[in-house]
Amino acid sequence: MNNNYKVYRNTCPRNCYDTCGILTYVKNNKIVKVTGDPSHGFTKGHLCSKGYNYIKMVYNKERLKYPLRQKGRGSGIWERITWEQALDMICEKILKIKEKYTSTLPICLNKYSGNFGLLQTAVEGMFNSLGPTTQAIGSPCWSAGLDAQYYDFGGNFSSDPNELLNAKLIVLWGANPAWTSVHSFAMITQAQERGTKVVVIDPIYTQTAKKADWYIQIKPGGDGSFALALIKIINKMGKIDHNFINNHTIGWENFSRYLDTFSLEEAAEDSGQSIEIMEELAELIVNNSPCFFWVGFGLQRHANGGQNVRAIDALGAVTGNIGISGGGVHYANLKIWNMFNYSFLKTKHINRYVNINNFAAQLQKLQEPPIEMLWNSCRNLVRQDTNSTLLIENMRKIDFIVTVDLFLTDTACESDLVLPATTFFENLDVVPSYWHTWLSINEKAITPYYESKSDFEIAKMVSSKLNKLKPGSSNFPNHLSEEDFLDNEFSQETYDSFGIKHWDELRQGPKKYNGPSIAWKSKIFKTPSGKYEFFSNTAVLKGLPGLPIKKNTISPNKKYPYWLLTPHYQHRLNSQFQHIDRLKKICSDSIVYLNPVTAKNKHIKNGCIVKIYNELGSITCLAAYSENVAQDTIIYFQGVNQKKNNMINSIIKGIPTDMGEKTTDFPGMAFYDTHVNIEPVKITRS
Ligand SMILES: Nc1nc2c(c(=O)[nH]1)N[C@H]1C(S)=C(S)[C@@H](COP(=O)(O)OP(=O)(O)OC[C@H]3O[C@@H](n4cnc5c(=O)[nH]c(N)nc54)[C@H](O)[C@@H]3O)O[C@H]1N2
Ligand SMILES: Nc1nc2c(c(=O)[nH]1)N[C@H]1C(S)=C(S)[C@@H](COP(=O)(O)OP(=O)(O)OC[C@H]3O[C@@H](n4cnc5c(=O)[nH]c(N)nc54)[C@H](O)[C@@H]3O)O[C@H]1N2
Ligand SMILES: [Mo]
Repeated sequence: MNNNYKVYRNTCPRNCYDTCGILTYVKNNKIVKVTGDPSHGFTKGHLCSKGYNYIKMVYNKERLKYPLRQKGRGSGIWERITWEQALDMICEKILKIKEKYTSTLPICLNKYSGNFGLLQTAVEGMFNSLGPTTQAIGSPCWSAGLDAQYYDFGGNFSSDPNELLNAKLIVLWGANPAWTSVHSFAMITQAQERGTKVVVIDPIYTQTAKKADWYIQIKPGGDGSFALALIKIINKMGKIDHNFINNHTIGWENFSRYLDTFSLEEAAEDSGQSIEIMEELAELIVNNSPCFFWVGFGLQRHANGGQNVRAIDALGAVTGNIGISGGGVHYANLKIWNMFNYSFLKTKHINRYVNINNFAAQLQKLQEPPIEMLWNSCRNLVRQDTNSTLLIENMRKIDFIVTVDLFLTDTACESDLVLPATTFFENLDVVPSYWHTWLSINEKAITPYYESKSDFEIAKMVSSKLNKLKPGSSNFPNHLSEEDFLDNEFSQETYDSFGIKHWDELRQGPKKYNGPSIAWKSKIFKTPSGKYEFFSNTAVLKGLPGLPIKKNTISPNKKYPYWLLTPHYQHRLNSQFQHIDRLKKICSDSIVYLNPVTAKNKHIKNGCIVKIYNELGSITCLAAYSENVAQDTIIYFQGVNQKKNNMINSIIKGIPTDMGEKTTDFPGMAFYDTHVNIEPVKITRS
């Protein structure tokens, strides 16, 4: 108790690097203030622009309060119903499907990253309790990069981000932490103040790039060639780290023979950089060890994304920057992430798994049996997935769609039934990070808003109702409390790793992983050879090149001559936070940014309406001049407010990345290999 407030510990469970520790001040069951938790050693008492606005999300006037039924899909006519009615509709449908098909495969789950708390896996648990179902898995975020590092290192580990402070040089390669990981960015700034040099390699002159010592505007997809050129130059300079290569790697000879056949001129063409720039950067890297390479998820959202990450890994390896303090090639840290039992994800059933990416195409393929019921959770599929026009068309063929969310999202609007979810302030949970090494809790700070319920609670209710209607229909452990659930998720080893006896101790403050803070320090890798693998036989077995050789991505063509990059936006988390007025005001709704020279060539005036189009269709939006992009590239931030029938992802094709199957079961999504044309829209007055 503190001045009549009670303070609770919470953790932002969004799909974000930072997974921030929050202190929640509650008075009379109402949140009156949220602030960063100073005892969280990574986020250190600070939140981002979105985090500080959480009260406006919890008590938002647009937040769902009750279960709703739509009278005719897409009609926008909603009727409030009771939970009992909602459960009847769901369970009767499930039982009908079972009867009709003698199978539960026509029931499909599409769940992604709205909430990464451990308890959220209850949704998969509920599905797995029914029998074999269809489930969309994989990832739009990071699949190609994960596989690339898996082939090279044998696993996905990064150093503690604190190691940024020990670097002499930081290379931010296709990452924009000034927006997407603000606490890492604060560390980068701190390192810079101590004399560390920062290089940013990105097709966009981002907020991060603006703070760098050197910005390199690379051609999209040209990173692999660029990295290979740097290796070739460093080799010629006689500056490769023979000690690391001889003792800790395999395949170097093979790789160096390949490099002999690869010309700097082709690298210049692929990356849009001169050989002088490459030489200068090569010098900088070899003269400033340790070098911390941070490979962002943006870089690998291309058809050659995995191969490009492998080339950057190789650059880290030849310069001996692996396994040392302040060095490394960092991408994601699954050390903490994979420490939990995830007991609900385990199933004896043979589920029908499909790629979560380009779900429109998966639905088309899913026959025998077709999908008759779709359950969306933690997912704004219609806004965030590719090829959205076809997606909506194919969703309309599904007989029954349920969406569990906090808001009436575009996906909810394509549903028959919408169930109101709680926010993370309304139920207990624990949230791991995929980047830093702190673990923290979500205490139940307030009671659920109106009739909202957690996904865990909903899973239990569906299961009970099913068994009431037809005993034996679901073996979901209904007796479990949230506390029991968390007990099951922790092993003794996990407790030991955080120096705690029970997860309950997280109520006293976040805890840090007490294992090694430097990835691959032992220089023993998890690859089949135990070494860093320039040549990966595991990759060959997957039908991929063994070496990190150059692979071109798909380039723009005459008809669609511009790259359309749709990166992540500062004041959104994908499509989330769009209901917060304060953020709405400063947010660039539906704007395309283009170079003034491009605009002039296309007779586009600043602030006018334009049409962006390709084979998939077109959208209209406002144009804004920006010197932040090259003349062949335009930017439209994904997730920002968009109108139905005018969504940017309706012109994003579902091109798979080259890698992803090994670690996430399916390839990732080459969102940034989209090419378009653009023209002004003539306004005719009637
Ligand atoms: N504020 C905010 N934070 C977020 C999110 C958000 O939406 N908003 N989303 C969260 C999620 S889900 C994710 S996956 C992460 C994403 O985090 P990041 O990877 O940092 O963000 P992206 O915007 O996906 O891409 C980063 C950069 O990659 C660049 N890029 C694109 N193509 C290329 C290329 O070919 N080469 C190079 N070198 N660079 C390229 C883009 O221009 C962009 O600036 O952030 C998480 N955090
Ligand atoms: N053009 C383009 N498209 C992209 C990308 C890109 O770079 N460019 N990036 C891709 C990436 S990296 C990602 S991660 C995806 C994101 O795809 P999604 O994960 O579908 O994106 P969000 O908009 O974060 O949607 C999450 C939904 O979960 C809801 N939610 C939050 N908490 C809870 C909860 O506790 N329970 C339930 N049931 N719901 C909850 C939120 O209100 C929100 O509607 O988008 C991808 N799409
Ligand atoms: Mo993501």
